[in-house]
Amino acid sequence: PSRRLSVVATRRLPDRVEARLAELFDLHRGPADRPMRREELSEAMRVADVLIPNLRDRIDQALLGQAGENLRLIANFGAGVDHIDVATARQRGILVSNTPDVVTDDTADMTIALILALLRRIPEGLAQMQSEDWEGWSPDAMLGARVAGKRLGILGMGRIGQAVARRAAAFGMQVHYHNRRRLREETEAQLKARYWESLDQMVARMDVISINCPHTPSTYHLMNARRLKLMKPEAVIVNTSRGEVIDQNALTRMLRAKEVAGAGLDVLNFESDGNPRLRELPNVVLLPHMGSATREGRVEMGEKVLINIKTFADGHRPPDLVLPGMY
Ligand code: 8YV
Repeated sequence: PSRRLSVVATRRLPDRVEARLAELFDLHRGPADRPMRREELSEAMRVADVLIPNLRDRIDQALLGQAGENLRLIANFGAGVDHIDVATARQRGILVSNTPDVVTDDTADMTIALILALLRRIPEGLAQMQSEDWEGWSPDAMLGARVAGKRLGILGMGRIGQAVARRAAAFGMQVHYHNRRRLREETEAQLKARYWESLDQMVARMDVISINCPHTPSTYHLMNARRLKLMKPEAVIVNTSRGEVIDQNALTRMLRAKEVAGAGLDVLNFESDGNPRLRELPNVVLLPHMGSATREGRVEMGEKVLINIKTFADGHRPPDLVLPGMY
């Protein structure tokens, strides 16, 4: 019998998933309380047959250059793979898989939560109740904007974008979208979504913009200063995808100047300097990248990782194989 595959998970996985992995493979795990340091990650890639990273492990060309001969599969714990150089991995004969579908509903829910929070001023309401200076109800207090009837422009109409569209329609929003490819006519009709070929034109007409595309070289700073300026003065933007899709420094400036009315961000671009200044702004709702953070979702993500590794170990193509340019 061939030797057991050596599998390194850079971080803790749900217990059930770890137990199953340990049954089938020679499982090693990174530190429980922090991401692996770069040297640790490099060492893991030198010894492992299979690596299970997450979005905090930057697997770039340099690191892939140091990977051992044995490394054959990077089974990412997460859908987004923008932290992995998929093209270089492929050149070196290393497969990459991810965990789509199981993050869809939770991330779409969080998108809607951010829209509601912004339009109905939920964080401001919470803050008021916590500050103990609430003077009781008054007819003109805490007036927000009605969600029903507002135009929502979804940037990126993949699985998550479509799940947002279904939810938004149930709230009475008018759904619009921009995507690399237009959806099939039946799908568009089902979702009651209007396609905009021009992102600029869509952005200029929406009350709410939602970012639901992956971060790739072609979506980096797609919402740049010029496009943010096209937004209607009362429009807001939400992002549950990746911080890099928005020019965060430009957004911070414009929120400050009230050129953009509000932003709901579950994801930030940590390379930008906008983070501390964003936190101080009243028209911003910040969340700590918790779009897919449900107990059920994490277990399902782990199970998907497991299926990808097991299928690969059995000599087949992992079901969630990521090819260069796919996202
Ligand atoms: C995860 C995510 O928390 O799936 C993604 O792309 O951003 C989140 O669901 C993260 O990726 C874990 O690696």
